[in-house]
Amino acid sequence: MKIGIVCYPTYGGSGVLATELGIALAHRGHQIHFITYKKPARLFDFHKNIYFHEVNSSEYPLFEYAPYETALASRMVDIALHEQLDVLHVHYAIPHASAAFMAKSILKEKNIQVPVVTTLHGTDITLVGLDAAYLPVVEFSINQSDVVTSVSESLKQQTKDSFEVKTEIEVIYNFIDENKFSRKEDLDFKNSIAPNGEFVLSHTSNFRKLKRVDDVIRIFEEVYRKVPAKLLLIGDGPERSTLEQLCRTIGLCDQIVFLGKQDAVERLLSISDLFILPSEHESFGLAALEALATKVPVISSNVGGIPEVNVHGETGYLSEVGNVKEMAKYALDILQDPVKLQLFRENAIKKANTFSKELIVPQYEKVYQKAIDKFS
Ligand code: GMT
Repeated sequence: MKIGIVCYPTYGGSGVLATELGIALAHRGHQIHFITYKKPARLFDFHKNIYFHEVNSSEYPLFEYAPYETALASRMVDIALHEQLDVLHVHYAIPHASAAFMAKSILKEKNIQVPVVTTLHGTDITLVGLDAAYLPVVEFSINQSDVVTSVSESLKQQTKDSFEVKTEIEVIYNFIDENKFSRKEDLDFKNSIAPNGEFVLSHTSNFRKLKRVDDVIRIFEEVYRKVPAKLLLIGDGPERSTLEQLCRTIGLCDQIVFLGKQDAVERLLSISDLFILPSEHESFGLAALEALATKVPVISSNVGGIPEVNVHGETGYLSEVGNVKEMAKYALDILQDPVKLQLFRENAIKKANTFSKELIVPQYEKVYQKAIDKFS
Protein backbone atom coordinates (compact mmCIF):
# COMPACT_ATOMS: atom_id res chain seq x y z
CA MET A 1 0.00 0.00 0.00
CA LYS A 2 0.99 3.63 -0.42
CA ILE A 3 0.34 5.31 2.91
CA GLY A 4 0.53 9.02 3.78
CA ILE A 5 1.35 9.55 7.47
CA VAL A 6 0.71 12.91 9.11
CA CYS A 7 2.02 13.49 12.63
CA TYR A 8 3.84 15.89 14.92
CA PRO A 9 7.53 15.39 14.14
CA THR A 10 8.56 16.02 17.74
CA TYR A 11 9.57 13.78 20.66
CA GLY A 12 5.89 13.57 21.82
CA GLY A 13 4.35 10.10 22.07
CA SER A 14 2.08 10.44 19.03
CA GLY A 15 4.97 11.47 16.77
CA VAL A 16 7.17 8.67 18.11
CA LEU A 17 4.44 6.10 17.57
CA ALA A 18 3.63 7.38 14.06
CA THR A 19 7.31 7.31 13.07
CA GLU A 20 7.91 3.81 14.44
CA LEU A 21 4.75 2.67 12.65
CA GLY A 22 5.92 4.17 9.35
CA ILE A 23 9.30 2.45 9.71
CA ALA A 24 7.69 -0.89 10.56
CA LEU A 25 5.27 -0.62 7.63
CA ALA A 26 8.10 0.28 5.25
CA HIS A 27 9.98 -2.84 6.37
CA ARG A 28 6.85 -4.82 5.57
CA GLY A 29 6.99 -3.55 1.99
CA HIS A 30 4.60 -0.60 2.08
CA GLN A 31 5.52 2.78 0.64
CA ILE A 32 5.38 5.44 3.34
CA HIS A 33 5.08 9.20 2.84
CA PHE A 34 5.55 11.31 5.97
CA ILE A 35 3.87 14.68 5.55
CA THR A 36 4.80 17.14 8.28
CA TYR A 37 6.61 20.43 9.00
CA LYS A 38 9.93 18.83 10.00
CA LYS A 39 11.61 15.46 9.63
CA PRO A 40 10.22 13.26 12.45
CA ALA A 41 12.60 13.14 15.44
CA ARG A 42 12.84 9.34 15.47
CA LEU A 43 13.48 9.06 11.73
CA PHE A 44 17.28 9.08 11.90
CA ASP A 45 18.50 6.74 9.21
CA PHE A 46 17.75 6.26 5.57
CA HIS A 47 15.01 3.67 5.13
CA LYS A 48 14.00 2.05 1.89
CA ASN A 49 10.33 2.84 1.06
CA ILE A 50 10.18 5.97 3.24
CA TYR A 51 9.76 9.47 1.83
CA PHE A 52 9.51 12.72 3.72
CA HIS A 53 7.51 15.70 2.42
CA GLU A 54 7.95 18.97 4.27
CA VAL A 55 4.98 21.27 4.79
CA ASN A 56 5.86 24.93 4.42
CA SER A 57 3.32 27.39 5.74
CA SER A 58 4.71 30.66 4.41
CA GLU A 59 4.66 33.84 6.43
CA TYR A 60 2.85 36.88 5.07
CA PRO A 61 2.60 40.31 6.75
CA LEU A 62 -1.18 39.93 7.05
CA PHE A 63 -0.88 36.73 9.07
CA GLU A 64 -0.20 36.86 12.76
CA TYR A 65 -0.03 33.06 12.59
CA ALA A 66 0.92 31.21 9.42
CA PRO A 67 -2.07 28.98 8.42
CA TYR A 68 -0.42 25.58 8.91
CA GLU A 69 -3.63 23.60 8.55
CA THR A 70 -4.27 25.06 5.09
CA ALA A 71 -0.70 24.36 3.99
CA LEU A 72 -0.92 20.82 5.38
CA ALA A 73 -4.21 20.07 3.57
CA SER A 74 -2.74 21.42 0.31
CA ARG A 75 0.38 19.26 0.74
CA MET A 76 -1.78 16.19 1.45
CA VAL A 77 -3.71 16.82 -1.78
CA ASP A 78 -0.48 17.21 -3.72
CA ILE A 79 1.12 14.04 -2.33
CA ALA A 80 -2.09 12.00 -2.64
CA LEU A 81 -2.38 13.00 -6.29
CA HIS A 82 1.23 12.61 -7.36
CA GLU A 83 2.20 9.60 -5.28
CA GLN A 84 -1.22 7.98 -5.76
CA LEU A 85 -1.75 7.32 -2.07
CA ASP A 86 -4.14 4.54 -1.09
CA VAL A 87 -4.81 5.92 2.36
CA LEU A 88 -4.02 8.89 4.63
CA HIS A 89 -3.29 8.11 8.27
CA VAL A 90 -3.34 11.10 10.60
CA HIS A 91 -2.03 10.95 14.16
CA TYR A 92 -3.40 13.33 16.82
CA ALA A 93 -6.73 14.88 15.82
CA ILE A 94 -5.77 18.55 16.09
CA PRO A 95 -5.41 19.87 13.41
CA HIS A 96 -4.53 16.77 11.39
CA ALA A 97 -8.01 15.20 11.19
CA SER A 98 -9.68 18.39 9.98
CA ALA A 99 -6.87 19.04 7.48
CA ALA A 100 -7.37 15.47 6.22
CA PHE A 101 -11.11 16.07 5.84
CA MET A 102 -10.34 19.16 3.75
CA ALA A 103 -7.81 17.23 1.61
CA LYS A 104 -10.23 14.35 1.13
CA SER A 105 -13.01 16.74 0.07
CA ILE A 106 -10.75 18.45 -2.46
CA LEU A 107 -9.65 15.11 -3.88
CA LYS A 108 -13.27 13.97 -4.13
CA GLU A 109 -13.98 16.99 -6.35
CA LYS A 110 -11.29 15.56 -8.65
CA ASN A 111 -12.97 12.15 -8.55
CA ILE A 112 -10.23 10.66 -6.42
CA GLN A 113 -11.16 8.81 -3.25
CA VAL A 114 -8.51 8.70 -0.54
CA PRO A 115 -9.80 7.29 2.75
CA VAL A 116 -8.72 8.83 6.05
CA VAL A 117 -7.72 6.88 9.15
CA THR A 118 -7.48 9.00 12.31
CA THR A 119 -5.64 7.81 15.40
CA LEU A 120 -6.55 9.53 18.66
CA HIS A 121 -3.56 9.70 20.97
CA GLY A 122 -4.50 11.45 24.17
CA THR A 123 -4.56 15.14 24.89
CA ASP A 124 -6.28 15.70 21.52
CA ILE A 125 -9.26 14.15 23.36
CA THR A 126 -8.64 14.44 27.09
CA LEU A 127 -7.41 18.02 27.28
CA VAL A 128 -6.92 20.22 24.21
CA GLY A 129 -9.82 18.75 22.24
CA LEU A 130 -12.25 19.58 25.05
CA ASP A 131 -11.43 23.28 24.78
CA ALA A 132 -14.44 25.06 23.26
CA ALA A 133 -11.97 26.65 20.84
CA TYR A 134 -11.45 23.24 19.19
CA LEU A 135 -14.24 20.87 20.24
CA PRO A 136 -16.73 21.26 17.35
CA VAL A 137 -14.00 20.78 14.73
CA VAL A 138 -12.49 17.79 16.56
CA GLU A 139 -15.91 16.14 16.88
CA PHE A 140 -16.78 16.81 13.24
CA SER A 141 -13.48 15.56 11.86
CA ILE A 142 -13.58 12.38 13.98
CA ASN A 143 -17.02 11.66 12.52
CA GLN A 144 -15.79 12.35 9.00
CA SER A 145 -12.87 9.92 9.29
CA ASP A 146 -13.33 6.58 7.55
CA VAL A 147 -11.74 4.65 10.39
CA VAL A 148 -10.95 5.96 13.87
CA THR A 149 -8.53 4.22 16.21
CA SER A 150 -7.59 5.00 19.79
CA VAL A 151 -4.51 3.86 21.66
CA SER A 152 -6.34 2.38 24.66
CA GLU A 153 -9.77 1.23 25.85
CA SER A 154 -9.73 4.10 28.31
CA LEU A 155 -9.22 6.68 25.54
CA LYS A 156 -11.99 5.09 23.49
CA GLN A 157 -14.37 5.42 26.44
CA GLN A 158 -13.28 9.00 27.16
CA THR A 159 -13.87 9.91 23.51
CA LYS A 160 -17.37 8.47 23.63
CA ASP A 161 -18.08 10.26 26.93
CA SER A 162 -16.84 13.65 25.75
CA PHE A 163 -17.89 13.83 22.08
CA GLU A 164 -20.92 12.80 20.06
CA VAL A 165 -19.10 10.16 18.10
CA LYS A 166 -20.95 8.34 15.33
CA THR A 167 -17.94 6.47 13.94
CA GLU A 168 -16.89 3.14 15.48
CA ILE A 169 -13.59 3.45 17.40
CA GLU A 170 -11.12 0.58 17.18
CA VAL A 171 -8.52 0.19 19.90
CA ILE A 172 -5.00 -0.41 18.61
CA TYR A 173 -2.49 -0.24 21.42
CA ASN A 174 0.89 1.45 21.18
CA PHE A 175 3.60 -1.03 20.28
CA ILE A 176 7.25 -1.61 20.93
CA ASP A 177 10.15 -2.55 18.70
CA GLU A 178 11.60 -5.24 20.92
CA ASN A 179 14.87 -5.34 18.98
CA LYS A 180 15.51 -1.74 19.90
CA PHE A 181 13.96 -1.72 23.36
CA SER A 182 15.55 -4.72 25.04
CA ARG A 183 17.82 -4.60 28.04
CA LYS A 184 21.46 -4.40 27.07
CA GLU A 185 23.54 -4.35 30.25
CA ASP A 186 26.36 -1.79 30.06
CA LEU A 187 28.32 -1.79 33.32
CA ASP A 188 30.78 0.89 32.23
CA PHE A 189 27.94 3.23 31.39
CA LYS A 190 26.06 2.39 34.61
CA ASN A 191 29.22 3.04 36.63
CA SER A 192 29.66 6.42 35.01
CA ILE A 193 26.17 7.45 36.20
CA ALA A 194 26.08 5.55 39.50
CA PRO A 195 29.75 4.96 40.47
CA ASN A 196 28.92 3.72 43.97
CA GLY A 197 26.32 1.18 42.94
CA GLU A 198 23.41 3.55 43.53
CA PHE A 199 19.95 2.58 42.28
CA VAL A 200 19.02 4.43 39.09
CA LEU A 201 15.51 5.85 38.79
CA SER A 202 14.42 7.43 35.54
CA HIS A 203 11.65 9.46 33.94
CA THR A 204 11.11 10.46 30.32
CA SER A 205 8.66 13.08 29.09
CA ASN A 206 8.22 16.42 27.45
CA PHE A 207 8.19 18.15 30.86
CA ARG A 208 4.71 19.56 30.49
CA LYS A 209 2.73 20.32 33.67
CA LEU A 210 0.47 17.31 33.17
CA LYS A 211 3.51 14.99 33.47
CA ARG A 212 3.97 16.12 37.10
CA VAL A 213 7.77 15.88 36.95
CA ASP A 214 7.85 17.74 40.28
CA ASP A 215 6.20 14.62 41.77
CA VAL A 216 9.00 12.54 40.23
CA ILE A 217 11.53 14.70 42.10
CA ARG A 218 9.54 14.52 45.36
CA ILE A 219 9.26 10.71 45.07
CA PHE A 220 12.99 10.53 44.43
CA GLU A 221 13.68 12.74 47.47
CA GLU A 222 11.83 10.23 49.70
CA VAL A 223 13.60 7.26 48.13
CA TYR A 224 17.02 8.91 48.44
CA ARG A 225 16.48 9.36 52.18
CA LYS A 226 16.39 5.57 52.54
CA VAL A 227 18.65 4.16 49.80
CA PRO A 228 21.56 5.48 47.70
CA ALA A 229 20.07 6.52 44.38
CA LYS A 230 20.38 8.70 41.28
CA LEU A 231 17.57 10.15 39.18
CA LEU A 232 17.79 10.55 35.41
CA LEU A 233 15.40 13.12 33.94
CA ILE A 234 15.23 12.52 30.20
CA GLY A 235 13.54 15.04 27.92
CA ASP A 236 12.88 18.73 27.96
CA GLY A 237 9.98 21.14 28.00
CA PRO A 238 8.29 24.14 29.57
CA GLU A 239 8.69 23.02 33.20
CA ARG A 240 12.44 22.40 33.07
CA SER A 241 13.70 25.57 34.74
CA THR A 242 11.13 25.29 37.57
CA LEU A 243 12.25 21.71 38.09
CA GLU A 244 15.93 22.65 38.14
CA GLN A 245 15.06 25.25 40.78
CA LEU A 246 13.25 22.58 42.82
CA CYS A 247 16.38 20.37 42.76
CA ARG A 248 18.45 23.30 44.04
CA THR A 249 15.94 24.07 46.79
CA ILE A 250 15.96 20.50 48.11
CA GLY A 251 19.75 20.25 47.67
CA LEU A 252 19.78 17.22 45.38
CA CYS A 253 21.49 18.66 42.30
CA ASP A 254 24.30 16.08 42.52
CA GLN A 255 21.85 13.19 42.57
CA ILE A 256 19.48 14.39 39.85
CA VAL A 257 20.76 14.52 36.29
CA PHE A 258 18.92 16.52 33.63
CA LEU A 259 19.84 14.81 30.37
CA GLY A 260 17.71 16.83 27.94
CA LYS A 261 16.31 15.25 24.79
CA GLN A 262 17.97 11.93 24.04
CA ASP A 263 17.81 9.74 20.97
CA ALA A 264 19.04 6.51 22.56
CA VAL A 265 16.51 6.33 25.42
CA GLU A 266 16.89 2.54 25.43
CA ARG A 267 20.52 2.86 26.62
CA LEU A 268 19.41 4.96 29.57
CA LEU A 269 16.55 2.61 30.41
CA SER A 270 18.97 -0.32 30.25
CA ILE A 271 20.87 1.05 33.25
CA SER A 272 17.68 1.95 35.18
CA ASP A 273 16.14 0.08 38.10
CA LEU A 274 12.78 1.88 38.22
CA PHE A 275 10.76 4.18 35.97
CA ILE A 276 8.46 6.86 37.39
CA LEU A 277 5.37 8.13 35.54
CA PRO A 278 3.05 10.10 37.85
CA SER A 279 1.06 11.85 35.05
CA GLU A 280 -2.23 13.62 35.50
CA HIS A 281 -3.42 12.46 32.06
CA GLU A 282 -2.01 9.54 30.10
CA SER A 283 -3.99 7.78 27.42
CA PHE A 284 -1.54 4.88 27.20
CA GLY A 285 1.96 5.71 28.44
CA LEU A 286 4.34 4.72 25.65
CA ALA A 287 7.24 5.78 27.88
CA ALA A 288 6.12 3.20 30.49
CA LEU A 289 5.94 0.51 27.81
CA GLU A 290 9.50 1.36 26.68
CA ALA A 291 10.61 0.97 30.30
CA LEU A 292 8.85 -2.40 30.72
CA ALA A 293 10.43 -3.65 27.49
CA THR A 294 13.86 -2.89 28.98
CA LYS A 295 12.93 -4.79 32.15
CA VAL A 296 12.33 -1.71 34.25
CA PRO A 297 9.36 -1.87 36.69
CA VAL A 298 7.12 1.20 36.68
CA ILE A 299 5.76 3.33 39.52
CA SER A 300 2.90 5.32 38.06
CA SER A 301 -0.37 7.08 38.59
CA ASN A 302 -3.53 5.11 37.79
CA VAL A 303 -5.07 7.50 35.24
CA GLY A 304 -6.33 6.90 31.70
CA GLY A 305 -4.82 3.92 29.92
CA ILE A 306 -1.87 3.41 32.29
CA PRO A 307 -3.53 0.44 34.06
CA GLU A 308 -3.79 -1.28 30.66
CA VAL A 309 0.03 -1.19 30.49
CA ASN A 310 1.35 -1.23 34.05
CA VAL A 311 -0.18 -3.98 36.16
CA HIS A 312 -0.44 -3.19 39.87
CA GLY A 313 1.62 -5.62 41.94
CA GLU A 314 3.06 -7.34 38.86
CA THR A 315 5.00 -4.97 36.63
CA GLY A 316 5.06 -2.12 39.15
CA TYR A 317 2.58 -0.20 41.25
CA LEU A 318 -0.15 2.37 40.62
CA SER A 319 -1.35 5.17 42.89
CA GLU A 320 -3.80 8.07 42.78
CA VAL A 321 -2.44 11.17 41.02
CA GLY A 322 -0.38 13.25 43.46
CA ASN A 323 0.05 10.53 46.11
CA VAL A 324 3.80 11.04 46.28
CA LYS A 325 4.18 9.33 49.66
CA GLU A 326 2.57 6.12 48.43
CA MET A 327 4.53 6.12 45.17
CA ALA A 328 7.79 6.54 47.15
CA LYS A 329 6.75 3.70 49.49
CA TYR A 330 6.07 1.45 46.48
CA ALA A 331 9.41 2.39 44.92
CA LEU A 332 11.24 1.42 48.11
CA ASP A 333 9.17 -1.75 48.35
CA ILE A 334 10.67 -2.91 45.08
CA LEU A 335 14.19 -1.54 45.48
CA GLN A 336 14.67 -2.98 48.98
CA ASP A 337 13.55 -6.46 47.98
CA PRO A 338 15.93 -7.98 45.39
CA VAL A 339 13.64 -10.99 44.83
CA LYS A 340 10.67 -8.74 44.09
CA LEU A 341 12.78 -6.51 41.84
CA GLN A 342 13.84 -9.53 39.81
CA LEU A 343 10.27 -10.90 39.65
CA PHE A 344 8.85 -7.54 38.52
CA ARG A 345 11.56 -7.28 35.87
CA GLU A 346 10.57 -10.63 34.42
CA ASN A 347 6.88 -9.66 34.57
CA ALA A 348 7.72 -6.37 32.87
CA ILE A 349 9.23 -7.98 29.79
CA LYS A 350 6.35 -10.50 29.58
CA LYS A 351 3.80 -7.69 29.65
CA ALA A 352 5.77 -5.64 27.10
CA ASN A 353 5.79 -8.62 24.72
CA THR A 354 1.98 -8.42 24.52
CA PHE A 355 2.51 -5.06 22.76
CA SER A 356 5.07 -6.29 20.26
CA LYS A 357 5.43 -4.74 16.82
CA GLU A 358 4.58 -8.10 15.23
CA LEU A 359 1.23 -8.23 17.00
CA ILE A 360 0.17 -4.60 16.62
CA VAL A 361 1.35 -3.40 13.19
CA PRO A 362 -0.83 -5.91 11.25
CA GLN A 363 -3.82 -4.40 13.06
CA TYR A 364 -3.08 -1.10 11.32
CA GLU A 365 -2.76 -2.88 7.97
CA LYS A 366 -6.22 -4.33 8.59
CA VAL A 367 -7.80 -0.92 9.28
CA TYR A 368 -6.16 0.56 6.16
CA GLN A 369 -7.71 -2.23 4.10
CA LYS A 370 -11.05 -1.67 5.80
CA ALA A 371 -10.88 2.07 4.98
CA ILE A 372 -9.92 1.34 1.36
CA ASP A 373 -12.70 -1.24 1.01
CA LYS A 374 -15.26 1.41 1.93
CA PHE A 375 -14.69 2.98 -1.48
CA SER A 376 -14.29 -0.09 -3.66
O1 GMT B 1 2.02 13.88 26.24
C1 GMT B 1 2.76 13.24 25.51
O2 GMT B 1 3.61 12.45 25.92
C2 GMT B 1 2.61 13.39 24.05
C3 GMT B 1 1.30 12.87 23.61
C4 GMT B 1 1.09 13.17 22.16
O3 GMT B 1 -0.04 12.98 21.75
O4 GMT B 1 2.01 13.57 21.48
O5 GMT B 1 1.29 11.45 23.85
C5 GMT B 1 0.11 10.75 23.86
O6 GMT B 1 0.28 9.74 22.88
C6 GMT B 1 1.12 8.64 23.22
C7 GMT B 1 1.18 7.72 22.00
O7 GMT B 1 -0.06 7.22 21.68
C8 GMT B 1 0.56 7.95 24.46
O8 GMT B 1 1.36 6.83 24.78
C9 GMT B 1 0.57 8.96 25.61
O9 GMT B 1 0.01 8.35 26.75
C10 GMT B 1 -0.24 10.19 25.23
N1 GMT B 1 -0.07 11.24 26.25
C11 GMT B 1 -1.08 11.66 27.01
O10 GMT B 1 -2.22 11.18 26.96
C12 GMT B 1 -0.75 12.75 27.95
